[in-house]
Amino acid sequence: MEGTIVKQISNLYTVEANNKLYECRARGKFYHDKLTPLVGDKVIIDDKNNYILELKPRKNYLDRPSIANIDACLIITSVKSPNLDLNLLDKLLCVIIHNKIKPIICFTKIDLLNRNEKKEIKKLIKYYQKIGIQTFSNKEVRKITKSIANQIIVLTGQTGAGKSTLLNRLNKELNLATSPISEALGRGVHTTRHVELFKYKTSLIADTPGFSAIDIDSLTKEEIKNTFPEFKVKCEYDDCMHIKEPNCVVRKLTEEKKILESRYQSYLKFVR
Ligand SMILES: Nc1nc2c(ncn2[C@@H]2O[C@H](COP(=O)(O)OP(=O)(O)O)[C@@H](O)[C@H]2O)c(=O)[nH]1
Ligand SMILES: [Mg+2]
Ligand SMILES: [Zn+2]
Repeated sequence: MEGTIVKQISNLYTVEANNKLYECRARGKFYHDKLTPLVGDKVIIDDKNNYILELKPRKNYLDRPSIANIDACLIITSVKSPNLDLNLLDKLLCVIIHNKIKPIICFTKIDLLNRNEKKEIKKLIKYYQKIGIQTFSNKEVRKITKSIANQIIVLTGQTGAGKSTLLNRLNKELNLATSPISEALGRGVHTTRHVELFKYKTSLIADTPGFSAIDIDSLTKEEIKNTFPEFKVKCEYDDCMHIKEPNCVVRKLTEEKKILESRYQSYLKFVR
């Protein structure tokens, strides 16, 4: 039977398969290859004897928290208290896109803004959507649910941005069919060493935030450039870094306000 590891405590793995949970031990031949199963791993289990028999190839994995096969990352971005930090948002987008994970922006606390400020945020949402990034407000629970369906999800964002609030809101939407693992949400404390995935409809969501803007330090300039979708235009030089080169289309588009000034400034800062 094929399933996904949703929890690990030392050598005991909880595997979700066909909407049931199995407490398994690892007995597969992967041990000879020095592979240790991680939360998020797709596995083949012997559901009679509760053994993990086989580890499917990983598409990616994250160190802190330890989790494999992340499909998407919800970037929880507060627009007030803590104040909107576009540089941080762009940094997280850069790191997440570089790791081939789908970013989803979720703005929170829009209700704390005045009318003009709200208009500005609407423009910002339109811009990020235009460059191909799914962007929502935390009120759009249905849209978020649809966007994370059938995926393994990690949340990231500043302390106080509203991560726990959103998770609780998603969980409340379940009303009836609350799955056994989603009860994990209600726990007040958990050890930081263990990550656990809880089931929300067809999604599996990590209970520990992941990614850090600091991770950008390991990227080259070219790698940084490649994570900006709106920079994929034809400049005079194919290897244009969009800084001082003549006839740079990215600089021109920024001057014409077709590329967001804050995005271009973030890019310059990261490259520097
Ligand atoms: N006004 C307002 N407050 C919010 C919103 N989202 C979260 N909060 C509040 O912000 C504070 C921090 O939220 P929390 O979910 O604990 O943030 P976390 O540190 O990212 O988990 C709490 O007092 C929440 O009630 C929102 O959309 N609007
Ligand atoms: Mg929290
Ligand atoms: Zn250029």
